[in-house]
Amino acid sequence: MKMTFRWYGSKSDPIPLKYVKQIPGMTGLMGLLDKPAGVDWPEDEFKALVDEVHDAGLELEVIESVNVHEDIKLGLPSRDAYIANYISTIKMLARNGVKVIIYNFMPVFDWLRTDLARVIPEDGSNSLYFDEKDLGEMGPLEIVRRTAESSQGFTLPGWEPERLALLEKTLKQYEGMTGDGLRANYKYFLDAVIPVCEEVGVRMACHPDDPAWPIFGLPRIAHTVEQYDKIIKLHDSPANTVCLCTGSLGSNPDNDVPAAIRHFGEMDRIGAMHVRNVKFLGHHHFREAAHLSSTGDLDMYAIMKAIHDTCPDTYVRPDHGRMIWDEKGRPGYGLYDRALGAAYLNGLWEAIERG
Ligand SMILES: [Mn+2]
Repeated sequence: MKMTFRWYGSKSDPIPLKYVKQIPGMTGLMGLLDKPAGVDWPEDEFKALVDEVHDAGLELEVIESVNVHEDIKLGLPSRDAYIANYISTIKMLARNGVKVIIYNFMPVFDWLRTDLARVIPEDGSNSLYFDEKDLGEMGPLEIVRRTAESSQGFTLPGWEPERLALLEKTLKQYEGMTGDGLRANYKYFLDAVIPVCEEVGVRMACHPDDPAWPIFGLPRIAHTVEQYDKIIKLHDSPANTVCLCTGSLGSNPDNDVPAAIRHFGEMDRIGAMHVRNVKFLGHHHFREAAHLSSTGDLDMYAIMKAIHDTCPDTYVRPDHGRMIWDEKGRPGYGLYDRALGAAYLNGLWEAIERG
């Protein structure tokens, strides 16, 4: 296992790389460049990021959020130009040491919460929160406005202003699209990019729908084991893998997260892991919890054991943390609770290895 940390770059992330390096056992980043979906990432900018990360004593083998342009998901004629840019970016990242690209194929919304800072009554910390009942009252445009307002001034991944400016138009374009229709467009994309990944030694890792059920009537095709089996069969290759996010998949109690890890781990189809815990509050109603098993509803020991037994060399990062100790930062991506999460997951790992 390689323990890593999501980091937004020195211009946008208030956490210095020095602090990331000081988290015990931290080997590298799941990093990103702040680029709109569809652009060919400039190599000079990426090289500068790699140098900065290496200078801090960390690795940069995983990149998150090379976002798939909406026209690719919609299957529009313009998709070929965007796919060409995606391929060019894959080759550039491979040249610069990247092994895994985490992405998603969710229409319009990467992830959705109804509150980004819900206070946890037991201890006064706060975390991301979702209640479908609130969603019904708000509607898509209202939720976008609220999310932007409560993000503490930080741009949130998946909620980039240039994407959301086109929200109404994009929602209309998806009208009538089925899961099979979205999968057909997904296959077209994978058929183009996966052979390139095989050639240059990169794995694509698809992040689950978050939360793990359909929203606003949009087709969503990555929130159960059965759906992921279909994705893998769209273009079966060791380069076509899952980013198994325990908090996203685990937001639906019908998903058995350790069993899902074992299923895809045994097939060698886990490219990366996001590990966090959730607390169920009712039907389609949850909040994010501290990583410790006893603070939420996921069995973190069983999760780490499944990784250990089936994909022990994978990249892991502590996913969203709570905001604690009055930290001000990007919702879900503060330093303190994610550092505690990494230490805890490393502790579980040591106990599993030695036990
Ligand atoms: Mn995740």
